[in-house]
Amino acid sequence: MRSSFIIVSLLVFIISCDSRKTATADIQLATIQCGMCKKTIERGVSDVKGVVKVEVDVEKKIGLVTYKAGVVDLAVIEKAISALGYGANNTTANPTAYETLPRCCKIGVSH
Ligand SMILES: [Cu+2]
Repeated sequence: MRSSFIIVSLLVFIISCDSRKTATADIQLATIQCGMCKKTIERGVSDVKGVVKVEVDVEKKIGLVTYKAGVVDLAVIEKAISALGYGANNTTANPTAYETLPRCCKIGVSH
């Protein structure tokens, strides 16, 4: 009796830990141009449910995202970035969102 109780509580513990487990991923942000892009993406991605932390490196064109693996996955995060007007890994930017970006955030505009 007692041992089955221990096993069940152990299982519950393991499962609850698992859903809180965080994953970290580098996302290629090939189309970002400036500090404003960084702000837009960091703000937008941190609003995605399950995202713990997001840091964008403009120079390297990379976003380092920490997220709860049981709550959100990379595809959802890439879609959120696309909806902001930027490409993320192999997900291309939503063209409508891209059009609304400030001039300095568009590709090929010299600074
Ligand atoms: Cu920009």
